Amino acid sequence: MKVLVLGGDGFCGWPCAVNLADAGHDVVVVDNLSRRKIDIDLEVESLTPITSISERLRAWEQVGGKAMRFVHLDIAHEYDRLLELLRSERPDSVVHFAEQRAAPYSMKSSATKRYTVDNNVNGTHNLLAAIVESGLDVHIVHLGTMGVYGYGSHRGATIPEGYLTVEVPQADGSRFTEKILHPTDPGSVYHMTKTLDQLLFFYYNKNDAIRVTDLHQGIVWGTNTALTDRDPRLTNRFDYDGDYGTVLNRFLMQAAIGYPLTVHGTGGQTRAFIHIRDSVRCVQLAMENPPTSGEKVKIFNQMTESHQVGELAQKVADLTGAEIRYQANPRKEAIENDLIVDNRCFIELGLKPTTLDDGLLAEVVDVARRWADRCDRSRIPCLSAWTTRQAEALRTHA
Ligand code: NAD
Ligand code: USQ
Repeated sequence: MKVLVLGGDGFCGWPCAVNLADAGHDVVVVDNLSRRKIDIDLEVESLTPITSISERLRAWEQVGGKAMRFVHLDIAHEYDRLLELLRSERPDSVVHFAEQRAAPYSMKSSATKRYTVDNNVNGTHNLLAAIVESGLDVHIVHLGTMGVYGYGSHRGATIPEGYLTVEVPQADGSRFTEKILHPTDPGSVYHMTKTLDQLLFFYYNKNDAIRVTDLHQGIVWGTNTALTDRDPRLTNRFDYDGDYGTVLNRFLMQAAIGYPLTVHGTGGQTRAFIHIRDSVRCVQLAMENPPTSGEKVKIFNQMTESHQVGELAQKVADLTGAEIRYQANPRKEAIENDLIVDNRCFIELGLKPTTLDDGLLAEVVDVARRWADRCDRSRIPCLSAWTTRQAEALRTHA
């Protein structure tokens, strides 16, 4: 298949692009390198040293991978070039990773809130409008988030794969049942953009029969895959800072450098997780099993397990001897929540879930230890507060 990987230079996108090329697909990586520029603005770097996109592509070809091409393009602001790219490449699929993906970054200031909404919503809408204008039948595989469902109490209910069957009472006392998009409950401006993406897909699927698979992905952990491990120049990025570092990778990195594990609040937050190797595999499965023409948006919950943050910290502490430090929560989020998730779609497509095991956790600690001298400890604290109340709590408990 011919595939455009939008955001193919990022943490999830790069290992996905090489995996698709390795599987024999004809891959074009499309990225505006904004993630690398945000690192410069934040004065922080990936813990692992990453090479430039041209060097990555050269290295991939040299170690025997099927050559990939690169197009430097901003999908949110270069609509005409995006349309032209679709027309010239005529892809079968577009895998869409190209969004600003950090919740704390999206909550830093009005500027980062506006950037996140502008970038994410316009990027997704431009893609949909360009596909319609091109007249091509392209399957979009979008990376969404488990966070669209929200992390309040689901009262023990299992979160379905996108659609909820509801009973609607009628005036005469009768009821009818209907399948609706699961209600959304975003916990940050970033998560809100993903709920808006959902509506854009719903509309363009209904109006223009655009084929879409929306992957509601949990928190990705781990760093490299067997393919990005083939050569140091292919190494994937490892975010550890207070804005872009995600919880489990942060705990593993903190344990590696002897920094107390930064648990927000009581650690009662339950979240969904998936290892980077499974994330890559899921995207391939979704791309190779597209919806049929006229089918409604396929929604998969791309996660393999759920854990409480405090329980994860304890697990990492048991493995490494790290100290745990409970701190004021910079986020406005439920202290504790339940999370039971249906992930049958991928299991039925053949995914063999990689679950948290000590070997894989230790592997990430080893990677972090290897690059410990690249870590800037001053960048570890999460300083982006959701509201002035959380900002005050951070100041008081500093
Ligand atoms: P990332 O920031 O590492 O990668 C995103 C890539 O998209 C970057 O290379 C960036 O330069 C590019 N990009 C952003 N805006 C663009 C634009 N307008 N035009 C072209 N390129 C643009 O993020 P990631 O962790 O790889 O996440 C990829 C996707 O997966 C995101 O949509 C994110 O919401 C989703 N996701 C990530 C996780 C996770 O834990 N990392 C979990 C669930 C969902
Ligand atoms: N947390 C800590 N300590 C830390 C960092 C985070 O306790 O040092 C807590 C947070 O308060 C939160 C939870 O861990 O309760 C998860 O935070 P996170 O930063 O790991 O994940 P999140 O902000 O939800 O975002 C990440 C990705 C995002 C993706 C999302 C999937 O950055 O792109 O959409 O995971 S999900 O969480 O399923 O919505």
